[in-house]
Amino acid sequence: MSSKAAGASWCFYPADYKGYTIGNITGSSIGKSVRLSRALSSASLPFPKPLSELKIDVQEETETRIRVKAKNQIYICTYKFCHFSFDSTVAPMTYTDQYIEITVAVPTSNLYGLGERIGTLKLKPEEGPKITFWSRDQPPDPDRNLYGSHPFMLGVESDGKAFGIFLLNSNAMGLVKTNPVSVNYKTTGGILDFYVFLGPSPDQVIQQYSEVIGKTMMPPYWSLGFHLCRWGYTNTDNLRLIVNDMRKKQIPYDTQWVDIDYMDSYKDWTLDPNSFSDLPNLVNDLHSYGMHFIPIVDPGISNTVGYAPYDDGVQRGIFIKTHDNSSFIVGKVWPGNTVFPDFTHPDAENYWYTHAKAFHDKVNYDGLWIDMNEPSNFVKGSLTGCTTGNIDEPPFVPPITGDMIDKTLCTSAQQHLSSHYNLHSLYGHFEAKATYDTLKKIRDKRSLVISRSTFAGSGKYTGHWTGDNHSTWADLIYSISGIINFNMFGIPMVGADICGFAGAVDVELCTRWMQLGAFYPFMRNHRDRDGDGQDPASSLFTSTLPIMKKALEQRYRLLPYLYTLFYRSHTDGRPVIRPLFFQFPQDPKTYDIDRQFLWGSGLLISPVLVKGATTVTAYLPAGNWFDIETGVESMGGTHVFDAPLSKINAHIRGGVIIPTQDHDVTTTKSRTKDFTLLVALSTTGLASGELFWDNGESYDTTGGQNNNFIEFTAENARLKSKVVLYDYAVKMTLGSVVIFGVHSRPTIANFNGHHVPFTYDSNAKVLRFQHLNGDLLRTFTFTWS
Ligand code: MIG
Repeated sequence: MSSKAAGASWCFYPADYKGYTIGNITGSSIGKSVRLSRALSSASLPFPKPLSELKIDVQEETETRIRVKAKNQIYICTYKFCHFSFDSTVAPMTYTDQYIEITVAVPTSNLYGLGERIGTLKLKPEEGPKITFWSRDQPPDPDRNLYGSHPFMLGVESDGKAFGIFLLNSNAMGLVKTNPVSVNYKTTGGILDFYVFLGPSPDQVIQQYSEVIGKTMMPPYWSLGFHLCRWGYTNTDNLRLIVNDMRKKQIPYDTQWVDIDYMDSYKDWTLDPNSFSDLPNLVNDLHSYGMHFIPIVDPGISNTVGYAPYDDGVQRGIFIKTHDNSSFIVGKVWPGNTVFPDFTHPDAENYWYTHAKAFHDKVNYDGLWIDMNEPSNFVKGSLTGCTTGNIDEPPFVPPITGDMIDKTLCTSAQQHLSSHYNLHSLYGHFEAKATYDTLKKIRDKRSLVISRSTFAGSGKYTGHWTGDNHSTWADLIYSISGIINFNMFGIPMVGADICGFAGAVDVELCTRWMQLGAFYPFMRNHRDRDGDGQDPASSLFTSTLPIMKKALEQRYRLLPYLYTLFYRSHTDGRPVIRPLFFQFPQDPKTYDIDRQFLWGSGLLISPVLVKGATTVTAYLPAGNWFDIETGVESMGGTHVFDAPLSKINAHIRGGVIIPTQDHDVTTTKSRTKDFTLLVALSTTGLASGELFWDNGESYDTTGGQNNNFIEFTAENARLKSKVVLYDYAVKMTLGSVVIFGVHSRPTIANFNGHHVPFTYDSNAKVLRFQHLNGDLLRTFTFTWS
């Protein structure tokens, strides 16, 4: 152990601490086992049960994935390959029962990911000691462990090659990044199980990561529409007024949500008999309008005898138990004293299904919003406190907010799989899985689950919102890195509370936020119970309603493209939202950009994030870009674009074809409208794109049947389609084609060999074909000259 890395816990070690020495290395070119022995040291460590013999396996699981896993719960690593070196010789390693420390040298300071956290996209040079992992009911403020846990990081080296490192460990953990660059991990237990992904492109790193943690769920089409929510709807009549107002003003809007207000004394799976007894009728009305409905449900179950979800859970024995397994641990949440379903229990899913189904028979909901699942607890540990042993008071705690039992359950609590000490940060993950499976069984159609707490792999079951943000410009800015991070974490269905959860409504901010939110994958406006409502129909927004509507209509037009990106995420693991460096890893100017982002590889969004601003400074990477509204072309470089309150700048990258559809007030309606192709020609006149289409809610459509898949290519003044799959019988009408970057006015144009009228904008250089009434499900060709 030669050089000492800053950030490693030298203070913890005896002066002559020597870590482990490497013994026999055995194995083949794709897999090695290493045996290590603890070097004898005269002093003893301050942690119990250090392991004296370690065995680790290093396995090339695929050509682009290496796994380093401790056997006998032991780990150390020195491994070198192509462009990335991973070694632990810069600091000693410690391996004890409740304290494991390892430092990993990484070849770049361009590091991303590691969450859930809020802050800049790229980790700052000295990001420690506050990157901590321990799920917590914590409003998104910088330097705190937030609702979920994702120990995954992505790095980009100076040659543009990317790699990923994932430590599969659910214990409380703290991380320090040091300079020269190494990452020091300190965890309170579990095993060290590292995955290294070799990319080499950032996209490929995420794809490789998705092969380990699971591909993201395919969201129902309607869930890509606008969601409206608030805490504090007082009764169904009051809510109906808002719904009707939204309709009267023709505001695109697909899903209405309700918060805990609808429940009887905040008890799950109940309706307030006075103020919300009429909810089933309101839900039927939403459905008859082609809309959808999502209620909240919390994990805390009121421990009232006679309340079926409690009695049944007791009978099945599925609630989390106390440290000695003698009773169910009792905390306190909205309904008062509560017990907590142990979603790792084999009977928990049946339990959850039973009560979700009984409630669904009353209120025909289409998805579930699972909140408070860190799990959150209003008292520390339990009503009667926690034990004083090593589990509730561990010898090492990373610098998390509060302590490990703050705002949650005792870590000594017992779950079916293990102790809460080990499973805490997985609570939301297991609840999300149970909820996903439950909805599948109840509805037999894709539903939407949105969870506050998530873990690596939760994207298979759920989307996420970034929690209780504030109505401030800073939170507007941070929401961008928040949604980018969750796309790296394999949870692309993510958004922030639009207009802010806490704080007074600010008309300008809320208008800008609706514009930016129109580009969140999950678009929901939600606020707390204080103050005015902030739904777009509110009279507060009389002056900016047209702007909000314009943003929503633009989103609805772009949904075929967004849906196809979700299809790619679901099938190939590609992120939906990407930071600029994903598309341009060779351009170091993109490495720090977190105020702009891309949809897929084709659409660059450059929002206004500053009060009073009417321009935006935007960086366009190399190539040509077209303003999506005007078609005006800009070349790579830094630009100051006009951005009056009515405009959010979005540019299509030259080379990309984006399928769109006419907007309407719901996706149920917009899905039947004419399609328009936006064709953005590269400087050499090329472009390509694709469209995935199905009924928007069946489970079986992404596996190569019951869907339509169409590819589009442009080259040499010719645009053609190829119907790769036509297995879903539906009308798909091609209404218009808009071609950006046609540098001279054509004299003639043909559609499938016949003359076709066109218009040409000689300022913006846009060629337009309209009223085509073409069949998108038959191969077509356009030519112009
Ligand atoms: O203790 O259900 O983050 O979105 O409105 C607060 C009430 C509980 C926290 C969620 C928020 C929700 C609120 N919930």
